Amino acid sequence: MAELLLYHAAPSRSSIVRWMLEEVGEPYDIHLLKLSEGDQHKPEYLAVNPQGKVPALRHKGVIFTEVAAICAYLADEFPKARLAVPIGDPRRGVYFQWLFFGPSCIEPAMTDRAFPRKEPPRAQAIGYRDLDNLMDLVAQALKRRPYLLGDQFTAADVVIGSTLRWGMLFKLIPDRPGFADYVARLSARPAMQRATEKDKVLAG
Ligand SMILES: N[C@@H](CCC(=O)N[C@@H](CS)C(=O)NCC(=O)O)C(=O)O
Repeated sequence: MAELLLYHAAPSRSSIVRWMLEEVGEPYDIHLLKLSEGDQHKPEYLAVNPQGKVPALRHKGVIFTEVAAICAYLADEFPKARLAVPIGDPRRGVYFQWLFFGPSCIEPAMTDRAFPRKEPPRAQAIGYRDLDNLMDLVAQALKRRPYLLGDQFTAADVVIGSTLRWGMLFKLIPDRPGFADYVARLSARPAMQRATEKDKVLAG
């Protein structure tokens, strides 16, 4: 039995963590849930994540949730993979900025676009700008650089790159110069390819 256990549904947001685990290269086990059959609402899983959402990760007997938190944790816990910006490196703040930018800005802005509210909230009252504005910022960060932190691929690319990849597939992300190349670069990574192939098998 591996030390790392991913509570996973294929494909879903937990596929992002599966990709991250493949990048890390440590052994891991999968606990598969079928969302279509309501496994996430069963008491056994609600004991793992009371929100009834995937992913969750168990490591060294501790279970926790949230894609970006799990990716940040794995990057720090397994430094040999060089997926984090280490403590002491001045770029670490920017690294965390992008890790948090995914779930706290891009995801809600994408939801606003996909499910417009009858009365849009005041721009000053919510914690993120609209999707077009956010995409400009991501495009700016990727201008003439392969990854968000420059030459180093990090967990932030796993989180933001997955959102871009998924959002572009479903036409939820407004296109920007460089996005298609960025997503192609990420998709060519052997770890992403392994994760996708393994998920295909699970999805049946
Ligand atoms: N904030 C969570 C979101 C997780 C999430 O929304 N997971 C979806 C799968 S993509 C889920 O479990 N949906 C099942 C349901 O809501 O019943 C994270 O970032 O990990």
